[in-house]
Amino acid sequence: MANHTFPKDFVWGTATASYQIEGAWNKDGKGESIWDRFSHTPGKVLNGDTGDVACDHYHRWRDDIQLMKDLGIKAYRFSIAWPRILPSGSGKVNEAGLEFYSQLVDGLLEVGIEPYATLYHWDLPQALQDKGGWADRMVVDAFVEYADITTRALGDRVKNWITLNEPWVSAFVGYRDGHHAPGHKDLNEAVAASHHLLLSHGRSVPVIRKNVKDANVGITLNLTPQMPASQSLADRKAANYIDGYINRFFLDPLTGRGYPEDMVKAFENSMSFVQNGDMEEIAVPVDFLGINYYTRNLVRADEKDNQPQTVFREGVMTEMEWEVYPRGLYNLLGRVHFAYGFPAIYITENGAAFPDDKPVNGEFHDPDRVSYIKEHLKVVNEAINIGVPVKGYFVWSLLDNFEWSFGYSKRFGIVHVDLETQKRTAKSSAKWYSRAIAAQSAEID
Ligand code: IFM
Repeated sequence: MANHTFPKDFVWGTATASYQIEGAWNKDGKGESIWDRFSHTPGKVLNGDTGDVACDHYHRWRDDIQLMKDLGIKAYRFSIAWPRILPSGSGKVNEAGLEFYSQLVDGLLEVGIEPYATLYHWDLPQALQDKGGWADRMVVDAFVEYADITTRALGDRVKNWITLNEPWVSAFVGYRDGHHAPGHKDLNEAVAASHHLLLSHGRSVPVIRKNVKDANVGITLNLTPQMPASQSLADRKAANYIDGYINRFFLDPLTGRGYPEDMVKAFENSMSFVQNGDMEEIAVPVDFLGINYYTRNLVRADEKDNQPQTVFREGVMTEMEWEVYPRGLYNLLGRVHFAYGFPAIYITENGAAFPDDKPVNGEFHDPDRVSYIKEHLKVVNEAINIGVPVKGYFVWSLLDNFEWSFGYSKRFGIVHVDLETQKRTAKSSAKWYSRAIAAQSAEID
C-alpha cells in the first residue's frame, strides 16, 4: 500500500445531516424538532438563519444523488429526522416521512451508492423536549421505538446504521453551553443527557440487529485530541482533564470501563440516574466506531478565575478557527485502536470550512479544502498501514449547508450551493475527491 493507495474495499463517502440540508421543516406531516424551535427563537442563530429551507434536499434529493453518482462517490451518510417519522416523538407514525427515506434509499441503491444512515443527528422531536428531552429517562424508550420503526422499514435495504452522531455535542453544547438546541445551561442536565444518549444507543443496537439482516451497527463520536501546551505536569493534567470531558466520558462506558472516575468527581454529580444494568447495556458490542475528526486542542493549566485549564488553538486555521492538524488524526486513530480496540473504525466526518463563495469564471476553487482532505486521507492511509482497521472515510460535507448556530455563514461543502437559486456546483475539492476515489489514492494532484 505504498503511495497512499487504499485497500480495494475502502469506503469512499460523503456525509450530511437532515436538519442541515433537508428544509421542508413542516411538510407532509413532519413534527417540530428542537432545532426548528431553537432557530425560530430570535438571537439563537447567526443572522436569524433557520433550516426551514436549507438546501431544499427534501425536494432535490434526486439531483443530489445524481451529483454523487457523477463524482463517483461510493457511499452516502445521511441522517433521518426523527420528527418526520414520529411527529410527536413516539406513538403515531407518519408514513410520508418513512416514504421519503425509503425513496432516497432506493435512489441511492439504484446508482450503486451504499447508504449509511444515522438515526440521530440532533433534531429531537420538540414534543419529547417538552417532557424533559435527553435529560429525562423517558427519552430512552422513545428512541428505541423510533429505531425499531425505522430499521424495520428500511433495514431490508440499509445495512449500515449509526445510532447517534456526536452525543457529547448533543449533551454538553445543547444542555450545558446553550449554544445548540435546546439551549439550556445546566451541567447536571448535560451529564444526565449523556447517560440517556448512551443508554439509547446501547438499548437500540440489539433492536437494530434483530430488524436488519447482516447489520453493520455503530455510533459516531466527535473525538478531539487534547495536547498539553508544555510538558509541565500541570499542563499534562489539564489536557487529561479535557480529554476526560470530551473523549473518555464516551469512549470508556462504550467499551465497558464505566464512566471515568475523575470526570464523575469533576462534575460533582451523584449519577443517581444510572440504574442497575445500564452500564452493561451501554457497553453492547458494536461493529464499528465512527470518528468525526476536525482538529486538536492545546491545553494549558490556568488557576485564574477558578478555571483549571484553558483550551487554545494556533497554526493554520479553517474558517471555524479550528487548526489544520492532520497528524492529530493519525495519533487519535492509533490511540483509539490500541487503547479501546473497536473491531472497525470509519471516519464518519472530516472536512473544513473556508471562505470560498466567490466563483472565478464560474468555478469554485478551494485549494485549502483540497489540501485539508488530501493530508487527512494520507494519515488515514498511514494508520491503516500500522494496523488500525479504518474501513472508510466520509467527507463533511457533500453540500454547503446550515452550520448550526453559525447559520449559513460557514461553508463545508465540496459542492457549492447558491442559497438563492439552490444551484449546485462542484468545487475543485469535489473534483479532486472524485479523482482520488477513481485512483483509490490520496497521492494525486
Ligand atoms: O456540521 C457539523 C456536523 O453536523 C457535526 N460535526 C461537525 C460538523 C462541522 O461543525
